[in-house]
Amino acid sequence: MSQSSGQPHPWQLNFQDAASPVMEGLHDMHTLLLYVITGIAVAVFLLLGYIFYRFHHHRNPTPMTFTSCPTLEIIWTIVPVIILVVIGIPSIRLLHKMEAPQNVEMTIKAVGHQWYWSYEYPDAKNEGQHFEFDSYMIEQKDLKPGQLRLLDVDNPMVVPVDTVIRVLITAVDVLHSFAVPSLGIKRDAVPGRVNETWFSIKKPGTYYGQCSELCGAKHGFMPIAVKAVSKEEYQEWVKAKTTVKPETQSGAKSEEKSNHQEDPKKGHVIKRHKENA
Ligand SMILES: [Cu+2]
Repeated sequence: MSQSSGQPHPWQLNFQDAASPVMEGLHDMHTLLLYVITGIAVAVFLLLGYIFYRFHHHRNPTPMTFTSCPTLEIIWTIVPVIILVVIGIPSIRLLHKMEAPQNVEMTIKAVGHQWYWSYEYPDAKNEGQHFEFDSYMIEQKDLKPGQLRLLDVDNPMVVPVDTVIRVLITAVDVLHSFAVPSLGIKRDAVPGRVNETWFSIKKPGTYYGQCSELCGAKHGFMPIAVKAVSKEEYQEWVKAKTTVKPETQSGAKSEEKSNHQEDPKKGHVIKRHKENA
């Protein structure tokens, strides 16, 4: 596909391009199943056609009267079992891959709210600081050229490429669902409970998703944008995020923290007020 991969396209057929190992696995699973069901459908139609022809009352005026055929019964039991095993083994392997991330390198917490997401970075490693921010959809009237209606947000979840990222998912009010099709992710965000998933992105870019559990009036207006950047850019971004909180300033780093570029906390408060007004 010519356009960028992490978003839906007009007249799109099939899935969005896979951007994570899990989604690659899902594509393979889908392809395998497509071969299997096509094979079954073709076999059944051929068999039906043969039966219609061969046992038409002109060609077969006296029907056979037997009521059982052990050989045939064994075949029609064994063949489906083989098909189920062929489907089941890769399916369970994929499920395991989805549930059990290997070598997690960092963790991000995604929290669903009515009606926006907030992201917490509990282990911004080199700064040793925790930070969080809200992520709101950009209203249609505020869209800049190139931004996607109902998908782009003010503060995307920024992640480094080639990194195994665990996402902890929860909600503060009602059920939401954290879903990003190109990453093969869909996990319910349940108040009082933490769900887990993971992804790792090879290609820098923005990967879009939407809340996928009906959560109230603005359910359709709390998209998810995951922006994958190079590891260096990610470190820069973390630095910018973590150098703005005055209460976390320590003596050793105060000189680099004195240049406050922006105050995410402030934006946070204003946003919340706007939301409540
Ligand atoms: Cu929601």
